[in-house]
Amino acid sequence: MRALSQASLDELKAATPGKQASLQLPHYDRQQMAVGVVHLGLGAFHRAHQALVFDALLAKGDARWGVLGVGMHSTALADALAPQDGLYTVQVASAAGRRWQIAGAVRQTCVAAREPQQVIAAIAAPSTRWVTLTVTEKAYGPELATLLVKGLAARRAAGLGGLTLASCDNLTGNGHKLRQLCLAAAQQSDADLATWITARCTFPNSMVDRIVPAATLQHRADAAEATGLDDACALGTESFWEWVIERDFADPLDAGVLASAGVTVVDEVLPFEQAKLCMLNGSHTAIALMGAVMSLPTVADCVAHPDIHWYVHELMTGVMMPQLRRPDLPAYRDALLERFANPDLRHKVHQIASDSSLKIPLRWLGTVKARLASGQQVEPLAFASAVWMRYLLAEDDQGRPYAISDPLGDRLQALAQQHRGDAAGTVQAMLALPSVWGNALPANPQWTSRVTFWLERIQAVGVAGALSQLRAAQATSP
Ligand code: CS2
Repeated sequence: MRALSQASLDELKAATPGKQASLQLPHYDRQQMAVGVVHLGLGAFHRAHQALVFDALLAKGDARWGVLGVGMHSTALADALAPQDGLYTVQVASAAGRRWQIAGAVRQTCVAAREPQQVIAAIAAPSTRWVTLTVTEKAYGPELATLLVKGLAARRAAGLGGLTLASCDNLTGNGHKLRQLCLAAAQQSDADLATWITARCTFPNSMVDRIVPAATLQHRADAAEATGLDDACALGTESFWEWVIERDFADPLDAGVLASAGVTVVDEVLPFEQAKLCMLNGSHTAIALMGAVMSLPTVADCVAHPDIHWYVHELMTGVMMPQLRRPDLPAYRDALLERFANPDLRHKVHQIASDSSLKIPLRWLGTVKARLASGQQVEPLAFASAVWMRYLLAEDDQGRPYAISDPLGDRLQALAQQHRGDAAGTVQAMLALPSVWGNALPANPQWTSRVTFWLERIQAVGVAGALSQLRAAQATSP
């Protein structure tokens, strides 16, 4: 079978001249597209989300939205896309059926750790208008700041205008965090550069949403069947997608351009970001940790379990929604539960459970603190926190081992083993980690005692047993 590339795509287009509902191809002239976007964090998510927005703009005839896809460290994807001329196949699966799309927006790829000069030169190139980022929670540090600031310094030195730098990571106030990071690094090297960045560049807060599991060989086989071409970079996603971004662009006209491709441009992104971080990501983390210990491999397997389905509904309705401001939360919740149940996604719980020590503070703690401050119950999140502590034993309820991927992993696993069987000791040791829990929660007796209570229950009857006790207890609580 021929490999996917510009040449084989052109043949496919010639063979299928009319548009097909189940297979969408890039019909625009990819040679003409300029690199207008430098994307840092090339991965499955970007390719199934923003890159498809840019693909839609290119298809409308706006040639400014080609992407330089930059992997931060890993070379595999960047190097697999290069011989395919940046092309890849996306399977979009929902209850309505499956369709495929070959996306054309990625013009080039490179790797920041290997080719930093290429990234810096691209940020400083006249055609570049945007930098977008999906670098994950753990990457907001000096390495990222240095790369961006070098690029922006070169851009200023070349006498060019500013950029829109859009963080699309699952962080609260992601644009503000990115601006702070860049300005602090710029200040250190050159105060005038910091002034230039403030005056010329914008850092809109942004919420992105689409469930995009890690690509598998099944996607490759399915794509080959649909297109007749072998694509080493094929991946799959759901039909739902959302991108809500603050109206704060280096080129104000971009607001209308993005809106024309289905992006929601708003004055304040916070209500959308909070609802997504809590209800989608916060539920995801809880589901993933339970699923890991209960040996349920995917999110869909988890929400098919009646107690987990009940749990997620209860977590959102009873604990999270009272703090949130997104319009029509019940409909948002119901849609999320349906998305989680999508059987085609096969979204692995261990993928989501990775880096939980960084995700928990962003996804759960705002809710826990707000509710404790007003004297309200936090049972579902105390339960989930106890499940995390149990998960760190790195073996499921049947005693089968699994791997934990987390920057604090070694330390967390050592603590879990050291206090194995001792719920109070485990909770005390785990809550003493300020990067996860902050400083106030470990000292809160209500929180400490509820997490300890649930960890004791889990130790006694397993996660599934404790979950059914939580359900029974919540049914009788006022
Ligand atoms: C997930 C997210 O892996 C995770 O932590 O919660 O990747 C989630 O699928 C996306 O944010 C959905 O938009």
